[in-house]
Amino acid sequence: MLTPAQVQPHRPDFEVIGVFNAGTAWYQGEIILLLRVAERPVGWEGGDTRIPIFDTETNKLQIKVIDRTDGTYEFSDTRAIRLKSDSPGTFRYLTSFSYLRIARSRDGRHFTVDPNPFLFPNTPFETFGIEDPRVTQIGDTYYITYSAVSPAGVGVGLAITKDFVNVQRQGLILPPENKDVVILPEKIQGKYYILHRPIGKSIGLPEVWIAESDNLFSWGNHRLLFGLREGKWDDGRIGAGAVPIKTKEGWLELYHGASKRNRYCMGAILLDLEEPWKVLARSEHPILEPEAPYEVDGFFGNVVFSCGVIVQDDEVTMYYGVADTSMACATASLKDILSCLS
Ligand code: MAN
Repeated sequence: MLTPAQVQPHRPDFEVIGVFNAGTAWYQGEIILLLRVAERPVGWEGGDTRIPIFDTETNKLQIKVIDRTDGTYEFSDTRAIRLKSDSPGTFRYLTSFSYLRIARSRDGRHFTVDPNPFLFPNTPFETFGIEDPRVTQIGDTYYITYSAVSPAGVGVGLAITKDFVNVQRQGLILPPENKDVVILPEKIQGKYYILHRPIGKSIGLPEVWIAESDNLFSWGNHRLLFGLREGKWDDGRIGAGAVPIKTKEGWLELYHGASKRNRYCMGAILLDLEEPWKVLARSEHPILEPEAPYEVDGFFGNVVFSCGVIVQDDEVTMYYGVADTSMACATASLKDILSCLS
């Protein structure tokens, strides 16, 4: 649906290398995609790796240059750079810089991308970028959760908008490392709920938790909600995807699951309507997996990753990032998704 070639960089000496993992919303008869746009400085193809980092002192992007023949660094993951002396799985820098940009559509298929960024990194917790937004509408307010990335780790930022023009940051609602946060769209027995995904560094796995709040800003009563399934497609890492969909049977959550070999699929899980910390059913197999060439090959291949859906009657339109490169969409009947859960 949207590829990097269709999006202008935010400044002429940069190039767009990814437009993916968009959050979704309905606003005044239009479908909004809140895109994650990833850019890097042009000239990256030479011998140097040029890393954009937001500098909060000058309020400008600074470019850090790393010589790719410098033996102290490792470049095997296209997404991030690590120091060889660091412990496995930890990174020092990202290879691109992400921010949020809006695309608008009347038919849900043809999108016009706004010329300017909507939410651009500018706090100490966002110096490496802003990623993977999810949008929850409550009344006339849209709550946007996103990954805020900096040398301090990946935390969860919250921003609010009423018109998709003006946006106000509300600070970090969860500290590093945490990501994949979705806010349920209504209070349940007087409380707001989020699904979130902390990562334990000494003990613990990347699994999905639920927490509650009176005010959307302070979250407590954290509980482990659902975990990895050894030997299955979601045995590596899992995280909430779209904002949960309210159905008669329960809250339907479309989540991503990656295998230990980093193949990202989408699955579904059903939570109790009144007690959302209770899992009622889960898809045995993925509801979407990377198969099409644009899902298999790209900046980081074998990835389908959804941060938002649009539901009209029984039809779910899932918008999703492919291979950390472009945006695609797929439709399914709500009934069919619910019927494959057990
Ligand atoms: C990360 C996510 C996404 C990304 C996938 C695949 O865990 O946060 O940003 O799409 O990995 O690279």
